Amino acid sequence: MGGHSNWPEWIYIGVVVALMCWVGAEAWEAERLVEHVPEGAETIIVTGQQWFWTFEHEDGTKEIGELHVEVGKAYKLEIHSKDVNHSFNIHDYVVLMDAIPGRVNTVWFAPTDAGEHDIQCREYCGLIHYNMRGKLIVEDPTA
Ligand SMILES: [Cu+2]
Repeated sequence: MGGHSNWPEWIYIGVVVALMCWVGAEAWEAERLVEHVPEGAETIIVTGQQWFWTFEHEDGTKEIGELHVEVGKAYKLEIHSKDVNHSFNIHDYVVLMDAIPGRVNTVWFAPTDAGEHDIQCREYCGLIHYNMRGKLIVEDPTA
């Protein structure tokens, strides 16, 4: 097939390869952002037990069922369980992490606006699981 030009095929292959690289890079970057806890994030120890959540701040302040945080700060949550498997969920901030006895799972988030959000257990953990709720209270210290 003399004179047959195959440049359209090469353009097609080039476009497909470029798309694959782009999708791969995006996925890698998204994963890096999700996994990487920002420098200076405050650590909060989150403990699940039947059937409530407790929170301990870096300064030793403890809260039960309510978590107070501030706008514009990053928080690293260390998720523990005292009894059975639970799952810590702040739906509005796409925070979802299992609480497993004997293990510490970490997840981080940075609240952007003042307000209140629901905290809920997302792993069936016994009789009163449905009521294993909490409140995330995001405060703006400058307001
Ligand atoms: Cu539960």
